[in-house]
Amino acid sequence: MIPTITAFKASPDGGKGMARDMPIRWAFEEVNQPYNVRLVTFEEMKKTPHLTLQPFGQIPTYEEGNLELFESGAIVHHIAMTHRGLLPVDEQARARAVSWMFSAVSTIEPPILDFETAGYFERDKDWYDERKPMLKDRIRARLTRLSQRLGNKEWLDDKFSAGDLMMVTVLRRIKNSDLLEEFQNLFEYVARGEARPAFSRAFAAQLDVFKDSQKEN
Ligand code: GTB
Repeated sequence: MIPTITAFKASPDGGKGMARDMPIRWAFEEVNQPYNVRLVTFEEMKKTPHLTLQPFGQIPTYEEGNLELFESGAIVHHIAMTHRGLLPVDEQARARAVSWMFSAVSTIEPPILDFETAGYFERDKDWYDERKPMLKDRIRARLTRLSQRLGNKEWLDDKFSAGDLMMVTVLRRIKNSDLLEEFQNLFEYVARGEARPAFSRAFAAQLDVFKDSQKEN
C-alpha cells in the first residue's frame, strides 16, 4: 500500500523546503518508497478530519491502511524501521542512529526554534536586539559540541542514517543566518546531505507544489 502524507497547499517557506514534510519526502526517497501527498490549507488543518490525524492541527501526517501517524521524527523513524537503508541492521549501531534522531529534535532544534520564533514574533519588542545575541549564543553552544563530535567524519556515525537525515534537516533551518558558516564542518555536512540524490528528488517534489500554489494566486 502506498502511504499518504500531508503537506502545506501553499508553504510559507517560499519553496525552500523548510516545512516538515521535507524530511519525510527525503526518507521515502532514500528507501525508494513511492508516496502520495494530500495538500491541506491552513483552514483545513485546524478542523476535522485533519485534527483527528494531527491533534495540534499541523502538517505532516502519515496514513497507511489503518495506521495513522503524526510527528515528523516518528514518521521518519517508522519509515526507517520498515524499510532497509536508513537504520543500520546492527542493533547497537541502530540504537546510536536513533539517539541522533532524538538529539536533532530535542537538543539541537529547541534553541534554533527559539531564535526563529523570536525573529517572527518578537522583532518589534524593545528588548529584541538585546535578546538576539543571547539566543544565537545558545545555538552556538550546541553547534560547538556537535561540530567537535562530527570532527572530520562524513556522517555522525559510520554510515548515513536517519540520524543524519534528521540532523541535516534541523541544521538547514539556520542556513540563512551566519551561524552555520561559523562551523565549517557542519556547513559541509549539511551540503553533503543536500547533495544526496534522494534529497534532490524530495526537494524538487516540494518545490513543484510551491510553484503550483503560486500559479493559483
Ligand atoms: N513537532 C511537529 C513535527 O515535527 O511534526 C511539528 C510540526 C510543525 O511544526 N508543523 C508546521 C505547521 O503545521 C509546519 S512545519 N504549522 C502550522 C501551525 O502550527 O498552525 C514548520 C515550518 C513552517 C514554516 C516554515 N517556513 O515558512 O519556513 C518552516 C517550518
